[in-house]
Amino acid sequence: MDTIIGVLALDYPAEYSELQVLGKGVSSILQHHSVLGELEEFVFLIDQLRSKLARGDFLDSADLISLRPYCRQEPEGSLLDRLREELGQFDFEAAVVSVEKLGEPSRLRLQARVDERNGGKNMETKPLVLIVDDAPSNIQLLAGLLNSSYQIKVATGGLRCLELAEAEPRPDLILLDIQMPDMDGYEVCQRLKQSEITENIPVIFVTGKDQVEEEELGLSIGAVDYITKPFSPAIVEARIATHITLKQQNDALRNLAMRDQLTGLYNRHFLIDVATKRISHAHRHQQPLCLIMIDIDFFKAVNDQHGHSIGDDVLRDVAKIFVAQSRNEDVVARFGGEEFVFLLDGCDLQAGVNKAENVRLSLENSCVQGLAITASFGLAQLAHGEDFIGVLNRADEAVYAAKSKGRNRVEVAEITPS
Ligand code: GH3
Ligand code: MG
Ligand code: MG
Repeated sequence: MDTIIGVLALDYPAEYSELQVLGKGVSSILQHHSVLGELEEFVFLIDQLRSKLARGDFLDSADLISLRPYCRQEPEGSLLDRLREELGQFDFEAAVVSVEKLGEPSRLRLQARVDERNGGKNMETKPLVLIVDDAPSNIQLLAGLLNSSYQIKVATGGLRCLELAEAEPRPDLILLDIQMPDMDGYEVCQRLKQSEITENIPVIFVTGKDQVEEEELGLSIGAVDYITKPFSPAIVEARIATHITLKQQNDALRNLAMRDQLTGLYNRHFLIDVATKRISHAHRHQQPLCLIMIDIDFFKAVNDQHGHSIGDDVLRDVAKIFVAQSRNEDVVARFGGEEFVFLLDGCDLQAGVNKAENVRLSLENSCVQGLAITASFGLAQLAHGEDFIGVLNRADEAVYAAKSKGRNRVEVAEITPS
């Protein structure tokens, strides 16, 4: 089996991540190969073709023969014709784009089928390790070593590593080569550590550079470990296991510290922290930012009439409605009691008004715990030179205005001259 995985790794260095998308490891693909459906076979062939193109292997239109049986319908039929022409003219750049397009509909259908089979959930719970190396033989070696205990993704260059590190599901650990043609590992590591999204992913350098100064540099820019080649497989496995355990413990602690236990939303402490950072970023880059403060109407009456426990359920359900109304980059926090905050990055006043109005309406139109629940909204756009407390106070004043004007409405805060 190891030899077969090795052959696969050599033949398709860029393919591990795609196999992950199919929700399977390489070995399970092989085990199931005899019963692969037509869809799976087609995606498999497309991936093979794409990786050959990416490697610059010589291909001509004859290489497409095996794809023909899968391309009898549109849009595959005409995409295949286009690809044949591009290969005929040796326009490999255009061919890569066409191959992507050719595979996309089937990939999506396949993903939907895998999701359906898994009951809509990703069943994979093993930690995810991203292996980054421009040499297929190194990837092969590490992937073969780790494949049974971890999900594996692979990048053959620094830029691809940054892309995969940001994409969901994010890696729990990155094994990073230093010498790579597009961007060296030191720079990749620095960029990972500078980004809010990837800063907490542990990075281990796995490299042939064995000088003490090189190791010092690697550790000084934020790597948790530095392994020189040739390495002992047992030691590599042990170090990886240690760092993954530490990462998981850190994640659990961070999660506990930044989440509100009742609703699972971010808590006030986290909001203050992240808002301070985002506000200085917004000032630096002259980007708009809005804050919406939300206070549930007559919530005391809910507790009084239905009990505290139903009150808690209402808060949980309201939080779910807010999350459903938010984008990934929005921060939705429980500020305290029955007060919530949306922090909207890159959002101008008009977009903020629309957002607040949509959230207000979706709450009004939901039947929360069988009750008609509404809230009052105060919106403030970050003013020139303003800090978090400033914008928060103005949003809070707008909430009071909304309350006094009859509740269940959005009020916009004036910008007070400084
Ligand atoms: P208004 O429309 O003016 O906002 O009226 P209100 O009743 O919502 O406001 P008030 O501030 O008088 O009451 C807020 C209530 O929220 C009082 C408090 O007991 C309740 N509350 C705060 N935190 C929790 C909680 O975690 N669970 C429950 N069930 N109730 C909470
Ligand atoms: Mg209140
Ligand atoms: Mg209230």
